[in-house]
Amino acid sequence: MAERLTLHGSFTSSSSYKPMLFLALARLPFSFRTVNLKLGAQKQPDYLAVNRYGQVPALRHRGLTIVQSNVILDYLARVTGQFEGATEQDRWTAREWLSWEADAITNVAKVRHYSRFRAVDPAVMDYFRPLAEAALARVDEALAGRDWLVGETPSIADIGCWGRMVFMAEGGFEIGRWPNLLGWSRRLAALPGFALPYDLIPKKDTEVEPATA
Ligand SMILES: N[C@@H](CCC(=O)N[C@@H](CS)C(=O)NCC(=O)O)C(=O)O
Repeated sequence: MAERLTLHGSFTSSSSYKPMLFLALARLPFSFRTVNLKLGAQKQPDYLAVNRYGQVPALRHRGLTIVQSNVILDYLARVTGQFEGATEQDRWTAREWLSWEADAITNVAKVRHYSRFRAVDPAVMDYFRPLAEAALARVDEALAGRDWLVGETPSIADIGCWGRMVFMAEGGFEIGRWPNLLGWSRRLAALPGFALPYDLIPKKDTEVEPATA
């Protein structure tokens, strides 16, 4: 890629993991800029100038600023041609999964967030946990008899859906309850360049230079 990418993110963030995983699997070099969520760096004026929502991640490339993790995945797939669907229908279906995951798998991330970072009234958990389980069950069902969510190869649909649910164990969701999810997670883990968030996302600003880039 002619111009270097810069990704702003945090190592505890599933939304940051999604583009990080894409870049790792695509073996792309990039500059990582850490945003310390614990210190509230995401709400400081210099970062708000990058991402007006005061959240991670944000991607900068070719003078563009792209925010929202699924839009970043869409952008990366378009500019690299990697993890795109093989057909026009597959490309739209992959984006359909991304839009759906932002409605549904997000509930898994919410339960994990409330379990790990912010205690809430049990009634809040009682509301979100079944929604999260329904989302996990839907992905599990979609993977019955197939390796990937769309077509015959991994796509941004897999990266986006997996990335959002990656911390599920921290929310008390044991992946073994959903056998197709478990098999899919193992296929993802076998892809060259794959890593889990705490191994993949740096805790400080880093120039990432994949060995094969
Ligand atoms: N819809 C956004 C969600 C981003 C998001 O929720 N980011 C969290 C970390 S996973 C964050 O920055 N939280 C800090 C805050 O909201 O102050 C996306 O997919 O990029």
